[in-house]
Amino acid sequence: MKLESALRPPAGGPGPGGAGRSPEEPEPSAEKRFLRHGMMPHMLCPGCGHGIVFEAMLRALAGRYESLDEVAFVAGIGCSSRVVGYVDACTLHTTHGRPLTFATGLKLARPELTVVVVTGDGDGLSIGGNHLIHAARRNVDLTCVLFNNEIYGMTGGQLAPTTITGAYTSTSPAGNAESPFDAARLVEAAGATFVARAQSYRPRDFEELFLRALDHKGFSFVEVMTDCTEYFGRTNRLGNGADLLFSQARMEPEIDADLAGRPTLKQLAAKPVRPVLEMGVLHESNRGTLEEAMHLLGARS
Ligand SMILES: Cc1ncc(C[n+]2csc(CCOP(=O)(O)OP(=O)(O)O)c2C)c(N)n1
Ligand code: SF4
Ligand SMILES: [Mg+2]
Repeated sequence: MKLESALRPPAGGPGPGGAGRSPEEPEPSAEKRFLRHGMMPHMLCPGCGHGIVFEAMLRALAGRYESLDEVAFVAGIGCSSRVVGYVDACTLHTTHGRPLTFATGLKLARPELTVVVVTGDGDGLSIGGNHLIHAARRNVDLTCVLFNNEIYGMTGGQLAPTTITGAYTSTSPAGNAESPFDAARLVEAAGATFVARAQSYRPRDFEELFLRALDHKGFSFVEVMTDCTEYFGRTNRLGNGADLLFSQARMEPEIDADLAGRPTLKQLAAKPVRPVLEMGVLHESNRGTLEEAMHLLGARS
């Protein structure tokens, strides 16, 4: 499970962590330790909320692990899923909608690994929705982080099962007539034993919830609300990345006051906007995992 050295910053050379850093250069931030520097520049659009969430994940991991050699990241297809390509861990970039099936196989074969699935609302709830409910039902000891930007970002901004009613997308030019899934409640009803929701607006809260999910034994699910500036934001004229971030925090008096002064969001009430969702840990319980039921634990080490 060792990683290709080509993807690491050259030892003693330039780049974060390189011993050749001159004394004037600032210390590299902890989260940069786990970046695959050879994969830069990344493909995310300016202002995309996925970058904020990914950085928060790296920061949380850097606070906990010296090395990610025992941590595996599994992702499907989408801008959100793509971020696992930038983490210097064991990574599997799988087929669209199937990261949980690959991750289940990996966990059953190597129960000692910490397995994290990164998926999007399209990847995890459309094509992969069936796999999501069954992973929750089986209570496999995995952590699944679902980046919910309410749209298919990677393929041109199509309607997702999370798109809010009335929102414009490339496949709902007259406004979405459907109702969105509440991903967290869906997964809880399917049997997940840890369910939480966070926002890219509050990345520190996300870090804490992500670490709690990693600590949990059984299927843990963190839905993180994030923004696609390029499609959801632009198509619905919701402003730039910062405007979208602020709009996640509506209903807080100081944020509402700030929003009122922003020209792009003055008409907020007239636009399709996100409902105010409950954040934090939404459900926590304990029951046997699939690995326990199959007597896999302790069988290998
Ligand atoms: C079998 C299959 N069907 C469709 C696609 C096209 N496709 C790639 S990513 C994607 C949607 C991704 O949406 P989401 O998971 O929400 O990720 P985002 O880009 O929004 O982060 C689709 C439909 C594909 N790659 N494979
Ligand atoms: S298309 Fe949307 S989700 Fe994809 S990188 Fe750009 S802003 Fe982010
Ligand atoms: Mg999406």
